Amino acid sequence: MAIAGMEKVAVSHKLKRARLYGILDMGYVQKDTMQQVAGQLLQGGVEVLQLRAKGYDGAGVLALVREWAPDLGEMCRSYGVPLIVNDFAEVAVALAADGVHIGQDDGSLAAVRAVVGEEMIVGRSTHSPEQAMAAVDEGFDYIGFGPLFPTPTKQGRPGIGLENIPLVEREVAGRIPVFCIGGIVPENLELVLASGARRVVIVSALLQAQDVAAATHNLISKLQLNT
Ligand code: 3NM
Repeated sequence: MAIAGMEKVAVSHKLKRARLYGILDMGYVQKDTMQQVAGQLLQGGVEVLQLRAKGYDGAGVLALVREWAPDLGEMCRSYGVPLIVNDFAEVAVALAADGVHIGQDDGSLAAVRAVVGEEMIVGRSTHSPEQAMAAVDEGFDYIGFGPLFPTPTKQGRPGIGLENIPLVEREVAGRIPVFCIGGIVPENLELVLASGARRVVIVSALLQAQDVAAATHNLISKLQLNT
């Protein structure tokens, strides 16, 4: 179990209620503003926060947090927001995070569980209904489903469009939370929600905003209108 993390039951409960999942993506954030930006996302109201630092290995991610965002875990806890580490199970353990998120090519749930144990939340990226259904059958705690639209945050992947959202919502969302992701911006949020999405991950539209907290707050308000 993540020693200082929230209990799995409590974290699962928070995930089930979450509508907006934010990512502290180091592709958009300067190291020296890392902790500040995390604070702005939390203040604005993200309900899950992932740390994503592509191009770093596990030791690099750990060093990044220790040097530039030593209060990250404590900040998330004080807001009651689960902290999820992208890619590196060992780092999630070292940071006493609440979860780890892995991609399609990052191996099995069992391999991650061997590192993080049974208590930690483990999420999987999925890019088709088949992958989404395989992830829920394998036992993942939540999935990302996308990219709905092509996005500079995940280059080289075509958008999968909106047409399979109702299927995945129907088949998967009753069992684990489904977070739609990829190219979602305030301007297309209504369309994404009208297509059946209930939860979203939004990265660049928040991190590139002039006022990250205000942009996050605006998005939360729009999501809450659509209940
Ligand atoms: N994963 P933005 S799409 C990190 O489909 C990530 O698995 C995706 O960023 C997936 O909101 C994506 O800037 C990028 O488009 C999301």
